[in-house]
Amino acid sequence: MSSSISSINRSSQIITCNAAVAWGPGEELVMEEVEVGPPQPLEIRVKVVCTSLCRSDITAWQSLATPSIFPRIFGHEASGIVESVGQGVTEFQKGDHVLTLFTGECLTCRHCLSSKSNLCQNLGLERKGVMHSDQKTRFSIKGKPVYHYCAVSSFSEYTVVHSGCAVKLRPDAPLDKICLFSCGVAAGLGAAWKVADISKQSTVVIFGLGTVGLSVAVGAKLRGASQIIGVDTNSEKFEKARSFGITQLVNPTDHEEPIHQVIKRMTSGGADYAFECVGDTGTVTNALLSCCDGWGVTVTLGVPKVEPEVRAHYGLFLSGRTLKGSLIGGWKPKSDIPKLVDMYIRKEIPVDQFITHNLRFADINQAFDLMNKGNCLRCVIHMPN
Ligand code: CXF
Ligand code: ZN
Repeated sequence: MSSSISSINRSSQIITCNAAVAWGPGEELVMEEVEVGPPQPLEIRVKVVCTSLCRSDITAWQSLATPSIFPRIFGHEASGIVESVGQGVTEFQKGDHVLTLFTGECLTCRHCLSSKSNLCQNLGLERKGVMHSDQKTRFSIKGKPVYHYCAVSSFSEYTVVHSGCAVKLRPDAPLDKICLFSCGVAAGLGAAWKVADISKQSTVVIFGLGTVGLSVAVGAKLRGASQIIGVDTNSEKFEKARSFGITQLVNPTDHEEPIHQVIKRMTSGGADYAFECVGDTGTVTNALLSCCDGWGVTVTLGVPKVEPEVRAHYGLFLSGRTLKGSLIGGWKPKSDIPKLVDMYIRKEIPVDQFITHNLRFADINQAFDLMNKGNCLRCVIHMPN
């Protein structure tokens, strides 16, 4: 792009807009007028169009961990339109449709250059509530800093992200649907296809039947798995789970014997693949115990709230099991997510069925209530035009 075009796209102005600000852990979000600074070098400012609520927003919002990072703007599954670009940005221009990425790609670090990793060393998970490049915030209220979440903060009409933490979309992709590819749905599909690489006719057990677990089910079904067992302590999720390809459902509280014994019986000795989508390390152990000797693979997707250490007898590994971790399904987000969007547009991946609720931005607190009640997969929040 010529420098004159890129300067047309540039802005050095602070803008003001509405953002849903969390002032303290677990406190209802308050709609506030915030200042959004101009994008700094290699950053873009995005007009958010739609953002969905993910469980990890709630986990971080409720967290009493210290140091506490508030006031803060949550949200990391989002679609939007580029409003302006910072110095040095050539990849995006004003008007481009984008998805935000909570873990980006600098395309130059050792991990970005390796086909084996999606954990960018420069634009990876940001946990301190600031931007990667200068450890500062782009949001403020009357000059006082308001912190980011995962360097995305999409619960705001406008946000600033690093250009490596956004991916350009084809203009015909429906922004109110494909925002789900920013996190939950991509995480589940990637765990099934890329991390576990599920093969035809295999047996699969999925612990946790939220969006992530059901996305694993969709991925397993598309790979031709013959048995897809869903495990959840909330049987109210079961009816819906069937429509995502789950073939059998188990509530551990209905059984006297340990859950892994139930699964071993159902799979004649253990599943080929087990997925932990709860975020509980006890469940990781159960998943490992539920897969078979020889080649059983357990993939963890959930993020534990407490007790991060996993317990497992070494004999489980001696007998051939593998435990694999993944973040956003192992996808290289900038390169791989557009391919998922193409598949969605070709109707090869169902996404719409994950959207159980739609709300106006002004009603964002209801989305938190819905997800906490457990009857919501994805609630898409629509920003005003
Ligand atoms: C999470 C992954 C773990 C840290 C917070 C963000 N991603 C998506 O929900
Ligand atoms: Zn998420």
